[in-house]
Formats: sequence, structure tokens, C-alpha cells
Amino acid sequence: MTQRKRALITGITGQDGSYLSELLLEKDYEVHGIIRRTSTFNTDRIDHIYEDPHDQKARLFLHYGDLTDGTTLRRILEEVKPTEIYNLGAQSHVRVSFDSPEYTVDAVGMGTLRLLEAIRDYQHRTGIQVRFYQAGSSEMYGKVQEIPQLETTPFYPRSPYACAKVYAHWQTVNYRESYGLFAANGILFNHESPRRGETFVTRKITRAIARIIAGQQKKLYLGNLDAKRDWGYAKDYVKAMWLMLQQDEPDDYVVATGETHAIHEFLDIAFGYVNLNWQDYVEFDDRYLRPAEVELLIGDSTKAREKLGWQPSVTFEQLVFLMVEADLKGLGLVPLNGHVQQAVDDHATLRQSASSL
Ligand code: NDP
Ligand code: GDR
Repeated sequence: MTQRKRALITGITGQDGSYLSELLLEKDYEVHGIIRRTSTFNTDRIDHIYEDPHDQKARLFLHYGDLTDGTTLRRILEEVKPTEIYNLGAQSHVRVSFDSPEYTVDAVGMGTLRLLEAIRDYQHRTGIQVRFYQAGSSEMYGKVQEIPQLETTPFYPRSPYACAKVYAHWQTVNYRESYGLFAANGILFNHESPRRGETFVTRKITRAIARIIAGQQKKLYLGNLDAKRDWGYAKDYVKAMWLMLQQDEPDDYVVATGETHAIHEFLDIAFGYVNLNWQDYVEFDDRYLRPAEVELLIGDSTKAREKLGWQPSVTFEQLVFLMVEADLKGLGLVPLNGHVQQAVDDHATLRQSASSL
């Protein structure tokens, strides 16, 4: 009988951590996640897959820890003895990284180094190989050097977050080359879903649409609407992470759709879906501008497509629709037959009151 694979995920409570956990459980892994102690529950995204650890059949386990706490990371590694580690934990908000640069760099940059050091020692002492995935970002490309961006495009990070990700990227390469670690970097372009954090622009928009229709919000305040992003579906992207750790050799891969759209295009499609005009609701607020902006991201994922056999399954429009629908449903605005238009008509009164405010 073959031994069940055991994965350890940092950032398991985040968007990607939740989808990756589902994927690994489907593949019969035992999944361990590191969660932070918080004064209110922060496990919403994984509550539906949580199992009582007393249950003999449980395959999902949570451990308290933090990427800023190296001792605990080592202890968890010793306890769990994972065969694969996915390092998804991060202060992942680019704007916030300008406000809290030291903390962001500690968690994102030093946190990755702490984990790599722990793995290096563990592997040396036990002889057990641990495969490591580093959640790299298209933000590392920053100021445009070439388009589309691919594995060989030079990095030009434009935020404390992106600088820390570049550091983590190169440490991952160095541990692979210096100590023979099976360490892979994913360079993932923006990926979204109904589980996206509420302060990232896509989810902020789709959530606002539902709240406007429900009469809970009057205006939507945004920053730069001209930046362009290559947006994919998070559920597709976690598959690429897993595929990277199933290869014979570790390597670095860009994961992207190859299409780019401005924020105002996202607004057009999302508001258009419910027959609203975004210009009636969106207001500018300079607090959402960044000291330095990343203007244009568009990825070339040929390597991932050819070597991993990966490809996106959801188009840009489908992504926008599924996010709008999920937020409408979240507020009880979609009737069981699933017709959003019907829902909007049903809530015409609410919409009327929202638009007149
Ligand atoms: P989220 O912001 O949704 O989740 C981040 C996760 O990291 C949460 O589980 C959070 O815990 C945890 N975390 C935050 N700080 C720490 C810390 N100090 N120690 C341990 N864990 C911590 O991010 P995503 O799921 O969207 O992204 C996953 C990873 O991929 C991140 O590293 C992100 O930077 C990177 N990435 C994301 C992209 C995207 O478009 N989504 C694109 C490219 C890279 P808590 O719930 O307690 O806050
Ligand atoms: P990003 O995502 O910075 O690309 O990082 P975000 O959704 O925050 O911003 C995308 C673009 O939208 C513009 N924007 C706004 N952004 C936010 N958050 N709020 C606003 O009100 C707003 N108005 C306009 C931004 O200026 C930007 O140009 C995400 C994160 O998930 C990172 O962790 C990840 O590494 C990258 O994607 C790839």
C-alpha cells in the first residue's frame, strides 16, 4: 500500500489556501495548515472542509503558527513531516505594504527564508526530501520591462510587497541550487474568485454591486481605473501549484491567461451584468492610489502550458459573472432559477432607492 501524501500549507485560510486544500483533499492527501491566532475566527474559507481531529478519518489538521515565528515553523515541520510544503502565507495587499513595509517584508521575505532554512536542516538531518512551492507574484515585474512577461523577463518591483516577493523568489532559487532542495517558484498573475479578499479591487467591485442593489451601499470609492491586469480564476491557479511539485525537476513557471484588461473594463462588464451604469456609482478616492503603480501586467504562460499541461478554464467575462453572481447570492439576491436579471427586477425597488441616494 502506498503512503498517503502529506502537505503543509502556510496561508491555508486565504483564498488560494482554501482552494488548494480542497484540491489536495480530493487527491487523497493529508493536509496540514498553519493558522494565526486571531481574536475573531479567521477560518471562514475552510470551515466547510474542517474535520474534528478526533475523528479517525480526519485528513485536515490546523496548527497555530506564523511566518514571523521561526521556532514554531520548525516545530510544526518536525511534527507534521510533510512531503510537500506550499508557502502561500503573506501580507498580500500591495497598498497595505506601503503602510506596513517592515511587517510585510518580515512575513513575505524573511518568512520564506525561515521556512527554507527549516526545510534545509530537516532534510539534512532526516534524509527525507520535502518539495517546496513558493507563491511568487507578477507584481515582481512591476515597471514594464517587456510584454508579455515571462520567466526570463527582468524583475522591477514597485512596492515593499513586491520587493519582498523578489527576495523570496531568489532565495528559493538559491536553496535549490545550493542545497539541492526541490523548490519551485510559481510566478502567478492576479487570480480571483468569490473567495477573494474584500479589499482587492475585483471583489470590492462585485461585492459593492450586490450591496448597491440591496440598498446597503450608495457609492463605490476606487483609485486608479487605468491599470491593467491579467486576471484568472483562482481555482485554476492552485492546480498549477500542485503540478509544479509533481514534476521530475523543480523549476519556475509563469501562470497567466495571456489577456489583460483595465479596471474600468472590469467595471463595464460587472455593472453591465446587472444593467447598471458604473459611472453612476463609482467615485474617485486618492487613498486607494499607490505611491508607485504597476500599470500593465500580461503574462506568457507557454512554459506552464507545455511542461505542466496547465491551462485556464475560465474566460475573463465568465470570471466577472461568477463573482457578481456569488456576491448577489450571498445577499439572497438570486432566486433559485439562477437568473440574475430576474433577481435585479425583483429588487427593482431596492435598486431604485440605491440609485437615488
Ligand atoms: P490572501 O491574502 O487571501 O491570504 C493570505 C494568507 O496568508 C492568509 O491565510 C493569511 O492568514 C496568511 N498570513 C498572513 N500573514 C501571515 C503570517 N505572518 N504568517 C502566516 N500566515 C500569514 O492571499 P491569496 O490567497 O490571494 O494569495 C496566496 C499567496 O499567493 C500569497 O502569498 C500572495 O502574496 C500570493 N499571490 C497571490 C496572487 C493573487 O492574485 N491572489 C497572485 C500572485 C501571488 P489570515 O487569514 O489569518 O489573514
Ligand atoms: P494587485 O491587486 O495590487 O494587482 O495585487 P488589487 O486588486 O489590490 O489592485 C489591482 C489594481 O486595481 C487598482 N485599484 C484598486 N485596488 C484596490 N485594492 N482597491 C481600490 O479601491 C482600487 N482602485 C483601483 C490598483 O491600483 C491596482 O492597479 C494582487 C494581490 O493579490 C497580490 O498579493 C498579488 O501578488 C497580485 O495581485 C498579483
